[in-house]
Amino acid sequence: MTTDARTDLYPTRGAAEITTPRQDPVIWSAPGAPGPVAVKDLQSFERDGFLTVDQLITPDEVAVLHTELDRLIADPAVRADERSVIEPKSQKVRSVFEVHRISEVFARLVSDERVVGRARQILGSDVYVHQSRINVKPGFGASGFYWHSDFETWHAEDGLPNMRAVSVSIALTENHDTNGGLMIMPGSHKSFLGCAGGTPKDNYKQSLKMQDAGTPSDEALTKMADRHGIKLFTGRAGSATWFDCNCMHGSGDNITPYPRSNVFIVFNSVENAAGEPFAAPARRPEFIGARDFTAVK
Ligand SMILES: O=C(O)CCC(=O)C(=O)O
Ligand SMILES: [Fe+2]
Repeated sequence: MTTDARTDLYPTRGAAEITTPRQDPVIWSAPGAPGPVAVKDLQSFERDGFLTVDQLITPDEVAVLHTELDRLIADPAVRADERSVIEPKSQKVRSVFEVHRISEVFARLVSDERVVGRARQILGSDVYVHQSRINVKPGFGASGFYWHSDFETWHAEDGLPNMRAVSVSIALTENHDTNGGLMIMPGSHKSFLGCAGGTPKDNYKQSLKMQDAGTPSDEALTKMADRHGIKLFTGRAGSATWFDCNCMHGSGDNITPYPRSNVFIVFNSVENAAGEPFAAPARRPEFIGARDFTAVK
């Protein structure tokens, strides 16, 4: 069977909200294919859309990454770069994008077998990095990330055709139940919520601070939360959460004194490379949506 790469399997940003059943597998590798993820964990990932690892990296490794994060956000050149997003109120650094390109230390993390090996196993192919970012979530006033499916944006604005991408969020500080940890609706990855409303030009400039286009309605979120529940992810520094690209997720503000700094790496299958956006006037910049599809070695 041949597939027209431009078939839009997941309509979004039209006149009305529309739900489409997932058209793609969640686990792309053949049953029994070797890899670091145990069979029972693959099964729960398939069912829930996420998978946690208590200690993906050691405390010593966390310390190195954390020092590198501090160096990056203290560097005026990094702060002034378009890759950095500043919290509108506190003026602290909110996110730094493309950390695997601006930092050797984070580049090594991406190609670490514990990290990329799991992505290859879930996606059943070689993978490249579609996006990397540190969400710093400093204490005293970091704002949250409103409910969204990453795939909704990557499909609409970056032209990813299929749900064949996976994210890992690695904690560089403890993720308490109070400092704005990640929340996911388990099982929500099995249906796609196409959002209502068009995509404004240069939408990313707004959406990195506060998402608007691609935002689900209160009614849809209520139905999904009633059906799936909401799971909050906590864990010490060095723990990790893997989650499917279509999970409904978000996080609250961090008003505690304790930063919640996590590095997010998005792996996409080399067989699912970004094309033209499905529902946006122009591609986003490459520091947000990569156009170099070179597989991670
Ligand atoms: O940092 C978080 O809590 C969520 C971030 C997120 O969903 C994203 O970066 O797409
Ligand atoms: Fe997200």
